This record gives sequence, C-alpha cells and structure tokens, in this order.
Amino acid sequence: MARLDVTEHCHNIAFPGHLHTQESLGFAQNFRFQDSDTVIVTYPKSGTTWMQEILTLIHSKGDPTLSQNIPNWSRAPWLEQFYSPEVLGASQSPRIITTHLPYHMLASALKGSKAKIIYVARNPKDVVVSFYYFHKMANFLPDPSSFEEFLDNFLEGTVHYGSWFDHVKGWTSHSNDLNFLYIAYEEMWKDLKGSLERLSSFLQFPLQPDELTNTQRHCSFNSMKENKMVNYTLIPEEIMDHRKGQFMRKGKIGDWKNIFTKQQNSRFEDFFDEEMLNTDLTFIWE
Ligand code: PPS
Repeated sequence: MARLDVTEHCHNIAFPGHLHTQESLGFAQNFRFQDSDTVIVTYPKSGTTWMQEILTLIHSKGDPTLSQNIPNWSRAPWLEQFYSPEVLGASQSPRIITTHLPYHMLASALKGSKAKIIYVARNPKDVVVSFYYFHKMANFLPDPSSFEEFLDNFLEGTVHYGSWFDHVKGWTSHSNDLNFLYIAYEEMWKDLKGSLERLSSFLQFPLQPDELTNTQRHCSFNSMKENKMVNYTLIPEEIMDHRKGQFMRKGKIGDWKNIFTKQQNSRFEDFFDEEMLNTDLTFIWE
C-alpha cells in the first residue's frame, strides 16, 4: 500500500491515501464497537502513541513484553486505516482501538455504546509545530511549505485530518453521551504517576505499586524513543525519512516558542479565543 501521493476525501476532510481508503473510512463509520473496547481518540500529534503505550502497559500490569515486541499499530490499531478490518477482525477483547476521526464521523457507530473513550488533547500550538515537523519526514503527507503557510492551513482546518478546533469541540461537547475520560498531554507530562492512576481507575484495571512504577518507567519519553515498536524506525525510509526528523522528536511542553513569531502568536491567540469562546477547556501553554 504505497499511494504516497494519493489524498482521500471524506466529509470534506483530507486523509492520506497511503493509510486510508474510502472502504476503510466507511468501515470505521459503520464499526460495531463492543462495550469492552477502549478507544483512544486524538487529533494527530496530541499524544496518541504515548497513550497507546500507556494502555498496553496498564493492560499488561507494567510488563513491557508486548509493548517491546509488537508494533503500536498492531496492538492499538487505527480504526480508519486500511488494515483495520483484518487486524480488528482477528483481535480479542478487551481491544484497544485508536482513531483520529472527528466525533461526527463516529457518532452513529458510538450511539448507545459503553466503550471507554479516552480523549487526549494537547496545547494546539505544540500540536501544529509537531505536525509541521512530521510533515517534513512523512512522505505520505504533503510538503508543508513554510511554517507560516502551514499555520494558516492548520487554523483554516485544511490540513490532513481537518480542523483541530472542530475535533476538540466535537468530542468534548458530547462527553456526557459517552463513557468518556478527557486527559491533557500536559497533565501526563507534569504528573505521569497521577495520570496513570486516573487512567487505571477509569479502565478498572487497578495497578499494584510496582506495576505502576514499571508502567511509568516504560512509557517515559526516553524509553519510548529507544523502542522500535513505537518510534517508527520499522517504517522504511521512502515512507518516513528518518534523516529528515524523528517521530519521537522532543516530547516537550512549549516547544512552539522556538518557532512562532510574535505576530503568529497573536494571530493564533485571536483565532483561538474566537473559536473556543463557548468552551470551558483550559490548556497549559508552556
Ligand atoms: S501521531 O502521528 O498522531 O500518532 O503522533 P502522536 O503520537 O499523537 O504525537 C507525537 C508527539 O508525542 C510526543 N510523545 C511523547 N511526549 C512525551 N512523552 C512521551 N512518552 C511521548 N511519546 C510521544 C512525540 O515526541 C511527538 O511530539 P513532538 O513535540 O513532535 O516531540
């Protein structure tokens, strides 16, 4: 499945054709969730891989065997990617499923479901920077051009996977209709132990103190950066060019300050204030 220059469109959102087909996007929207499923929901670059690692480790009681031997996309597959029917068809419950889709594309499939939804959000200034650098190395995404241009497209919601604003507002405004946990990347970064306790309690997978310590150790940035099953070095160079960047790039809060100009920051803040006016979500910016 190369299709590096193909773009699929669905609900007016662009998706990389290397990872998605019209069939796989249709499969996702008609998916039958099981109540025992845990679904990681993220806008790209918000902490998806981190949460995949955390949930794998919680399910394994801190034992890293699975997380160090099976790639993340096999143990927590993306619902909307082309391989999903095959991988999910063969997986056993309790399943960990990942999605970048906006709420409206999964609303009907999730209606009445008791599946556990874990929504991870990240400060959008860091998201846009991480996404920009990822476009430079991922040959299945368009050339991002300058950061200025990429930022415009991000704010307009014309980048692949659509608008960050619509994604966050769409999912969080339906939190009461779902079995839903909201967690911020920054919360995990500042208090990983507390975040793991909150997650294991939501998942009803209690951890003993040593299991918690092992989980914490194996999902640290440094440990994940060395783990081939999550750092994407298994992906061939023609698809992800590791000479142009690393998937596990910095893993920091506030890296946006190294690239945003003053002008870009004030434009971003005006846009953010207007878009997020009626939400009570708060973000840690640095
Ligand atoms: S993707 O492509 O949507 O699946 O990307 P995603 O996994 O959502 O986001 C990648 C960013 O998450 C950072 N990351 C981490 N930060 C802190 N701790 C841990 N353990 C961790 N694992 C992944 C990763 O470095 C990317 O952020 P940037 O800012 O680019 O470094």
